[in-house]
Amino acid sequence: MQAFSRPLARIAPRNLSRAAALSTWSAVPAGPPDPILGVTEAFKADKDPRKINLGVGAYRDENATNPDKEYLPITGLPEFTKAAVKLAYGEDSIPLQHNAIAVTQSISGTGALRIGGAFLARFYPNTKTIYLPNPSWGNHTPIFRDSGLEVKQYRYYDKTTVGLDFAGLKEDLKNMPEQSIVLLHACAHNPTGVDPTPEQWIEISDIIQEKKLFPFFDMAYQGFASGSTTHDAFAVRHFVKAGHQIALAQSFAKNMGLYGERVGAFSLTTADPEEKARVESQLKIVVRPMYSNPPLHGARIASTVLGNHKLYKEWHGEVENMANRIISMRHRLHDNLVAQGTPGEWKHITSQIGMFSFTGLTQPQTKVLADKAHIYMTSDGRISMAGLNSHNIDYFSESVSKAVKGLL
Ligand code: PLA
Repeated sequence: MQAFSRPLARIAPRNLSRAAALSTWSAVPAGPPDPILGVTEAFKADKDPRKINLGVGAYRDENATNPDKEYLPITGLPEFTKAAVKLAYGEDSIPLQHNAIAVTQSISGTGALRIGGAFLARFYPNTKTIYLPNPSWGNHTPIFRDSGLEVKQYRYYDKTTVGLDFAGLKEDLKNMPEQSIVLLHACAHNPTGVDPTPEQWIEISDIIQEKKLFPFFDMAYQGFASGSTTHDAFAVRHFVKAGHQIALAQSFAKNMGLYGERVGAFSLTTADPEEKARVESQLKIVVRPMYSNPPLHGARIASTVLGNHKLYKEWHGEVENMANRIISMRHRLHDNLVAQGTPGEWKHITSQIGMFSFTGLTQPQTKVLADKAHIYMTSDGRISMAGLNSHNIDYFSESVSKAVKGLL
């Protein structure tokens, strides 16, 4: 880590401009400021005490109230986006230290993916094909298709081992046309709960580099896989260290329990602050006609927690507790299924990580569980482990065992 904490001044300007020439985003033009919200930006930047903002239509009485509920900037609450980027990339990340990460707040993880898809469809200078792991979160395909990208798949999950099809994954990466976009689940892969090991991530990073593919990380569960936000950011941080330019979608739904507040961020690493400014100007032009500017309340909560040492520690402890509770439910479920003599191999319940378990239950079994036992899960056999607790785990295990034995 130490090696990457070099201050900006020590990086030779020559290297920065070389990076800019090689950058994926070197041809993105600076966009004009928004005719209305751009006025607020100019107002905020003005330091004169006599300043008055008559640009945006926001009612004010004789005395300004604080904190207000006025519109956020198009790219969101700056304290929040700063904290979000730090959480994902790590404090000592080179592009972060160089002020070279373009970022916008988003409508949670989904919105981040959608902004990313739209930005890539407009500005990615190469083939507009994005490869998703098979399987992936069900909403990935429509998000990217509706963004204007072509969606294809790469091998990921091996049914026979109930694990990662690493050989298939590598072969598919090697066979992709150069410069294709690859979607990677940063941690706690949904729906399988199967992640590459750190060593496998390093290999994946090498192949992606060789093939000049563009990695787009979806990090919807930072902290949920291992209980450590640092550990779960391994892949993202390794790729950045290895010199990749990346796109990143972050969600604070799960790790902060802010589901309905819709708190997220989309970021891109760029070559330097000048390129970052150009890219951000274009992110604004993507966002403004979609939803104008993001919701305020959840971002305020997240930035308060992330920006305060005591609250941060307390929150991180809670993330750890959530991850550990899920892990303990995995053990209880596994032990119950085995104790009840349930046919089949159930080790994957404990080896998978994150929010979900891909149980291996068949579609008819999931149907009979809903119809006869009132137990609901997606038809691919995915269960949210977090929905299990000490009150319902025994009923659930018995019902699954009966369903597998054909006794329900
Ligand atoms: N990316 C992945 C991999 C996800 O699993 C989810 C949510 C998101 C992004 C988006 O979450 P957000 O917009 O709420 O931040 N997946 C959930 C919920 C938890 C859903 O489908 O919307 C799921 O049950 O799969």
